[in-house]
Amino acid sequence: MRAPQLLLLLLAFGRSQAARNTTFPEGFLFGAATAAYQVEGAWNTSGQCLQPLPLWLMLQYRECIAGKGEHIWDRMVHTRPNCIADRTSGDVAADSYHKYKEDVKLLKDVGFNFYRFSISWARILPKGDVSVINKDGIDYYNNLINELLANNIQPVVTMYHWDLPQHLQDLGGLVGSAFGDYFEDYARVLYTNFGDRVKWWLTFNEPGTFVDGYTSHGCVPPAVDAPGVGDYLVAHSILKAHARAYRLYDREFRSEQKGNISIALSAGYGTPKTNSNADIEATETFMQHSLGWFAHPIYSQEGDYPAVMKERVANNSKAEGLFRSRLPEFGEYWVNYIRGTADFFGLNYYSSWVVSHVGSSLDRASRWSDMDVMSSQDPGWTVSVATWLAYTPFGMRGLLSWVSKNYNNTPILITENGWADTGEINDTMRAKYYVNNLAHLLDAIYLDNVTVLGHTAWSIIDNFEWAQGYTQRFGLHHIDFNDPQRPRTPKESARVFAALIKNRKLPENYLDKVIE
Ligand code: PNW
Repeated sequence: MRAPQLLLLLLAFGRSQAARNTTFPEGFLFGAATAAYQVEGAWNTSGQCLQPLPLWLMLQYRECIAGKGEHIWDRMVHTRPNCIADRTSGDVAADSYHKYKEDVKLLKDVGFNFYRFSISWARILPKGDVSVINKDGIDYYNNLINELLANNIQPVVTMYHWDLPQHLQDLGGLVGSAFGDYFEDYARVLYTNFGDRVKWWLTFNEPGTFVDGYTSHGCVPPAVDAPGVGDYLVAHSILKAHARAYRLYDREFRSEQKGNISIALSAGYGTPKTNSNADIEATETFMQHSLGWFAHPIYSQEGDYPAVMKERVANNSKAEGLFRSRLPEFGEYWVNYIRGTADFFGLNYYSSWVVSHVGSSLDRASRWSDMDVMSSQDPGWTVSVATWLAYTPFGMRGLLSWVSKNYNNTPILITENGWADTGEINDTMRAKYYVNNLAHLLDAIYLDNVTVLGHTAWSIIDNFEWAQGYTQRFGLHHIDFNDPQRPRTPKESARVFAALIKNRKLPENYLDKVIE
């Protein structure tokens, strides 16, 4: 190809790599993540009875044996095994409960600065409330935290990664009137036991995802079929509970412990399908109604849900003959209480969407019909084994810039980012995914002036991928789940990450030739 043609091609499809800054700024942090149910195993381990009981009694009072209490995912995998693609469970998972020292070694070998893991609420408080505190659970997390710190790895701790104690589910779950009390008490137990060493907290992981437990009878527990109602109620309750944990820290722990608290929000990055005003507006509605739903009440100047969301749901509710909006109202007290309850922005980014306007439909009420948009994938994108996850690294920059612009340049920590496959050791595509997502992250820093604190890879090891069981893998390390020893093997992506962190620079040979 002649030079002018090449130049034209680059102008048409993207920028050349030549001028790109691929060096990480000083202080930029690298980490990797997991979640308790996806890696720990030991689902009913280390129980003690207060007094020794005869065996027949112990069998009747299972919580007496199970130091860790049952949670909603335990309940679902055991009672509805067909929900999981390969009919497996997280009963043993990666057995990190027993192999945590090995996992810390893997983090250390790659060179990560922090480890984002979650605490299993039911492992610490088997009934969810503070009536029983499982000492073995506290010991386990103390050991993990101490092992990390001994290796110079900072703990970043998620309080809730989808594993609600079953007992609290029975008492009304996430929408129960006492949920906020239970969550505040749990947060107090965490600050008290671990806050001397944990300086980075995330209250909830991806509320925008787990609200789907209230949108159908499907395989997200508690599987309540109430789209356009239950999801809004859960979100409302979660935002209040999050703020209570934050305010508790402010009142009683911050001055001594000096940590940072946020929430991990997930977002697909929306791009309009066409240049039409309708599609451009639909894309903004999509962003506000998915990410803004949680971010606007916490990070915006005025607080509360985004105006476009309040208006659309109110109008639809009225048209449906309801007496009030399906979107609950906060009222002034809660708007002020929730606003400002984060010290940084925790952002999970995986993939982008093409968004278009639908035009009013007669669908059953749902938050999708409230948005009145359709999201799809561009046929040109490479899609992973997870149907929702396409190779769209440009969305990393787009999303970071959107968040920064909408929320006053608040500092952002990418709390998850990752690629799914079926477990190949030579996972070139995962390595390429990370390198190019990080390239766009650096563009957001250098070209758009976004403040990005660091990046978290999901995940350090293969793990139980919820309803997909072990059929979809996200790890930098492979795990053989058929071997009782659960051996860990580094993949190509682990080596690429190790070099990248050591050099603090992206490797040229994995970068896309033209920036898309
Ligand atoms: C996240 N989507 O979930 C969760 O935080 C992890 O527990 C999970 O293992 C990981 O991503 C990979 O799935 C998501 O549909 C689930 O866009 C679905 C979506 C995004 C994130």
